[in-house]
Amino acid sequence: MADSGSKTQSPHIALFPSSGMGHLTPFLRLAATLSNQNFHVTVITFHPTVSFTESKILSSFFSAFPQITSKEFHLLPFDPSTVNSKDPFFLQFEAIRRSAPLLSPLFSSLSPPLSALITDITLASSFLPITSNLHLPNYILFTSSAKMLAFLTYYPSLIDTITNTTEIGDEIKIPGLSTIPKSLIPPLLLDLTKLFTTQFIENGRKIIESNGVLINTFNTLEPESLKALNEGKVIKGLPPVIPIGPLVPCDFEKGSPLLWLDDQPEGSVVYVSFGSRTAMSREQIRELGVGLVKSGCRFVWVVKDSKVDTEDEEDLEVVLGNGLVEEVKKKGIVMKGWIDQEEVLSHQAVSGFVSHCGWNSVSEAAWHGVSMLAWPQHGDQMINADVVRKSGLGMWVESWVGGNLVKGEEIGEKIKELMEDEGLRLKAAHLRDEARKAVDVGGSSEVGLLKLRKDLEPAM
Ligand code: UDP
Ligand code: G50
Repeated sequence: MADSGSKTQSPHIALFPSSGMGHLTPFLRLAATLSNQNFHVTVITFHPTVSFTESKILSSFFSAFPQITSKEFHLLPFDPSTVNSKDPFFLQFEAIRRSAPLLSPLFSSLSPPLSALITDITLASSFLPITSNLHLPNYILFTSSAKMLAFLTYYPSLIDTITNTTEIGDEIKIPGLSTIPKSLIPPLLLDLTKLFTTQFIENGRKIIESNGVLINTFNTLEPESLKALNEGKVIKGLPPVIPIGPLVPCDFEKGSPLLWLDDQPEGSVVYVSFGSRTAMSREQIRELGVGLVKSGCRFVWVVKDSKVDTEDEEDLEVVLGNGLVEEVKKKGIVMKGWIDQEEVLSHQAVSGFVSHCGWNSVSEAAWHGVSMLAWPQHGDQMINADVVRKSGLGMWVESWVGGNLVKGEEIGEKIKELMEDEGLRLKAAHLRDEARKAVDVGGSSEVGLLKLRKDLEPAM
């Protein structure tokens, strides 16, 4: 895009990501985009990160972008035993939220003075009162789907009308959206005593006080939700919801290449991954292995055995059993740890993606036009899977939700179906074209970021 002026005249934006790769990655991609557009950018981080992968990506990010200022935020001491959660990522959200009183001195130490802050949604309700006091514009980056954003903004009003979540009917009707079955709601949110639920409801209430909500989606992927949100149907008073997606993977994320892919025929490989923090039961992992073998397809399979990478130590032979490891290696690549997902999804050999539907994975599949077999496990993944199905990006076997063991036979059949479905491939290819248009000159993402610049420039 056109050069928007010299750096000294450019708005200074600080970005404050939260914990977990699903939150950090889109922030770093946005920071890279803003820096490339000549914004003055500061990225605020905290240490230690929950996972090793987060600290690794941060160091390659700052090496790749020496022009971006790195600022460390020191967290206040926090006793996790005082809250109702054992999830290390959610506990980290809380530790950051409770350290919000330290934000003012941090912001005033930045030079040139800040034009705006971009805050992760998980931190919104604790940061907004502070930035409001400072008269500092505060935009939220929403890292999940627009459908999930609609749910977030609607849920507090639903909660206000009931005394117990058991009173929620089988379907929920968010104004402006088609009905959502109760089974798609993140199960955790039905327990109002949980830390995550408290944070979610507070963030949902406060988001209307932000200056705008930047969201990693685009119109062709989520027309209904974006329209309902921006027409004020879901909730009155919501600031503009600005689709800036898809946020495009960057070079600093690159890992070592998977040469095996180069030897596979075009469109013959299915990629199987459940993201950075979703581990299935050992029993389910083994059935998935059996399913992959039965599908007869070539595959790349990333096995995750525990939520946090620093604890994922068990050998593949132990997780899968020796016999299965031998069997799967005849037809595919199976590995533990981290893979460069961008490299896999962008490879011409890959045409299918069995995914948990973390929103970044959905967005990356759309970017490359790779059809998905949605297999959501928990959290926002079911609502995202619904988007995958409705947009034509993929298929979803809804009966697999709920934690009952899905047998290898059935998994194998569905994977085969995914890889043979020409109609689905065409729809995914269409979404890829639309995704490319969204980030191109005059596309929705570019227009959204120009709007952000325009909003901030008069304040300078
Ligand atoms: N990812 C990757 N390699 C892996 C696992 C994940 O590159 O082995 C990346 C993936 O491309 C995505 C992010 O990590 O950008 C995961 O985010 P997502 O929202 O898909 O799921 P989460 O991990 O938050 O559940
Ligand atoms: C994880 C999860 C449940 C869940 C979500 C997860 C989201 C994402 C957006 O990422 O909905 C979001 C997270 C926290 C919050 C507000 C919005 O306070 O297990 O719903």
